[in-house]
Amino acid sequence: QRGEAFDVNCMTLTRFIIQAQKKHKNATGELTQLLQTVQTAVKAIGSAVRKAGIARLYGIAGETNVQGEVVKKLDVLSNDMFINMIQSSYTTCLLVSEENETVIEIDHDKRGKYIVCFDPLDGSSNIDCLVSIGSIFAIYKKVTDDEPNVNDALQPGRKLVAAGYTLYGSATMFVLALQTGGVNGFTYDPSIGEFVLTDMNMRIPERGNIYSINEGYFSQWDSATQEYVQSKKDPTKGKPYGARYVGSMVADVHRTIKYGGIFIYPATATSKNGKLRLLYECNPMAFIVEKAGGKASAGKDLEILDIQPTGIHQRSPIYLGSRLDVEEALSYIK
Ligand code: P6P
Repeated sequence: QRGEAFDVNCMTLTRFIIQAQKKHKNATGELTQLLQTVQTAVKAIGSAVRKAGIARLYGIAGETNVQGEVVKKLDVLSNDMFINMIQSSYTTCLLVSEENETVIEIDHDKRGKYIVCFDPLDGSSNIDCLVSIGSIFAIYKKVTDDEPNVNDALQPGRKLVAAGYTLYGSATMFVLALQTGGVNGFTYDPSIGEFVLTDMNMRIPERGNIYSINEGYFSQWDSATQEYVQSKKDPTKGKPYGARYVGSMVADVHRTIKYGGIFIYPATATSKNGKLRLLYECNPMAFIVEKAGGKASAGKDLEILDIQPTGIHQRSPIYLGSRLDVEEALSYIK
């Protein structure tokens, strides 16, 4: 019969998370509670991002507006949202934020078993020109019974329980990967205030025809990366690839999952380990892309998820995307 004008049975992110919990008989519901509060944080951030321009009309971010209210910079606002929502979920014991130099210890009376590493607003330098930005998060379980400390956050990406990102693009999309499941995309429907399942079981194409890297640093790359990128533009080596680089990791990675291809942020002469952070950019994105059937390497034969972190803000080079494209790029790195 004809589709209904209003879906009275839509699969919301909330329903999906509860359904996933019910598959594990001994689940306590703590992860559900945590993901719910992350959802609330990103809904609020999405709302703030989309009216940032208007807010700025009445006061430059960081100053007061005509009502005398302080207009917070979006990345500060986003960080406060994440911290306040997550710590009041009673499900975490330690947080790592891109915005905070040191770990955030949760008060004793609010503690749970999870650790969350997050970049509350990645790419915020792009907001003033309205380029898409995003939030990224990675969830670990505490595996020791000592006082929560920085070592609880220094777990390899293989140990992730869940990871996800929210892309504030032409639509707002929440992509979630669970250790015990695949990758699913939920589009925000403002008319009901919920994320609705629109991209079920996302799979990255085996190979794409897009490469994504900041060519401005060409002179600073190692010769292998230079050779690989040149080969993607050389008609004698096959049909040249298209070039796409947003400069916002969430946007570049989401496109790479949807269309295939490769995203690279390599080591450069000035940044020996590249620019992107392992705990809250490379690991969550590598976890998601591998769950979608792709590959994520730090170069040579070191996979991102196998890196044993030593510092909460450490960086890593990253070659991420379609399996065959990443393998081809790595074949240039002797
Ligand atoms: P570059 C944004 O500032 C960011 O952290 C990532 O979102 C993005 O992939 C990268 O940096 C862009 O860096 O050096 O190309 O401007």
